[in-house]
Amino acid sequence: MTIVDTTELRVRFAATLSDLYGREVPAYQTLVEVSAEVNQRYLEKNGADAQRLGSLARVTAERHGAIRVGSPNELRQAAVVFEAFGMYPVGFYDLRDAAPRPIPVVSTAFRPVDAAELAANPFRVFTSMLVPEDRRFFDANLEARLQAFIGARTLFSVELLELAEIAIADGGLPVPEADRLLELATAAFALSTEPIDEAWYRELDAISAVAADIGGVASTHINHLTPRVLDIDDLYESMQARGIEMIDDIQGPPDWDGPDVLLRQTSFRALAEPRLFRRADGTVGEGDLRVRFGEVEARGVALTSAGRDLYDELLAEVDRRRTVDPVRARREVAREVWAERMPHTERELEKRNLAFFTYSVAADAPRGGDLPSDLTALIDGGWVVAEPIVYEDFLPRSAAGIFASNLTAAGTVNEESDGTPRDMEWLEMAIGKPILLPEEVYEAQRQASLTVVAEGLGLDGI
Ligand code: OOG
Ligand code: NI
Repeated sequence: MTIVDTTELRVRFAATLSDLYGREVPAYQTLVEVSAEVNQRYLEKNGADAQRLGSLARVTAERHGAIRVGSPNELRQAAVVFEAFGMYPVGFYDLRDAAPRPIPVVSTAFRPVDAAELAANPFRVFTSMLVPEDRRFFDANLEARLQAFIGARTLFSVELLELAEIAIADGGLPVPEADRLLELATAAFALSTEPIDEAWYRELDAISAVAADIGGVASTHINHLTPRVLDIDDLYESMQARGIEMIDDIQGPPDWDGPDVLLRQTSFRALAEPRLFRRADGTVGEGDLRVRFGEVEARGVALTSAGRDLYDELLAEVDRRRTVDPVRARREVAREVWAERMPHTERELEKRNLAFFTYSVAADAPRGGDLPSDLTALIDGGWVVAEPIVYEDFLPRSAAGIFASNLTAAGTVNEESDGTPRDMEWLEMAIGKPILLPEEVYEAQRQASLTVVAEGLGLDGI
């Protein structure tokens, strides 16, 4: 019996969702085409170095998606579906007090964790859960109606959840069941053609477009699918040249002379898509909604917590300089601040323990002589080489920016009320599984590589 294993299921899941999204949102196809051109161009320009942060095969197939659910129960079910594809919750993001605009959700990302699994296919899904209990957005009456609406719908069928459970237990599925799992899981994230209750949708939309997108319709959907590029500045210009209007900015680190760190993202605005509405008089008619958009990203090296602190300080410094001098473009100010304060080389990031690397014994390591046990000396002496660990996660501020740049209405927030406490422990209870911390995942990878190096060099430890 041929078994489709977890890795292969994920490879196919990323591909079937990409086909679905391409059919539903044609501009996404353009984005994928332009991304492939940009990556090819980058490779031609930069040769072997181009694939330092991931092979072209990995980067070309690489996507992240985003979905939004309405309750802990829905989140728990989503976790079962994703686990069937070898994707586990990593990281906690509270977007409710995010600048520039608060969003009534808390989020995590489902993704593979092992280096080999990431290399095979790093598909990840940013998953947000509505917090209807949060009084800054919803009063008690609306909370109750939201919970009733969400409680009455089914996002994931019993058949899908049962197949997913078997895939988890067995590490894969035989061919016919694997096909069925993929079909049902993909369909669960398609845009529904069910008529939307217009009055209900508009009532939620006035408070938060994201609340309407989650609690105003009877199903969830992939709301963007993001390819990865090796040069996001090239991509931005190429898309504009094709007549697709991009948002004003590239979120995250600036375009600068030093190493690529963390994550840079940009997007084109949500497009109007035809949807059916049930009007107050009971008739059904066509209208449109702008909720789904195209996003693209470039990934760099993961930062340690010290590196993240520095990154946050630089963000704050950029904000500060812009308050003093608001006419200057963010990009320009950011470039200036980074040039002053961010280490200009990967080597420097490594030495100062600001970024994560894996280590290996150099192929041309010198023989004989006394081996130092200090990592910096081992690298400087040519015994050990360091490779950057790619940042596989998200940035809360960019996420909030991505949400906000695609909302038209401002929404309403009652600042007088207190927010409902929701932290990572709470979300773990809701999901029923531990959430991994990104920094711990990277640190474990780093440590594992150091253990191998120490063994290879016959050292007691590094
Ligand atoms: C998720 C927005 C966050 C990202 O790339 O930061 C995100 C959403 O719009 O539901 O996908
Ligand atoms: Ni995204």
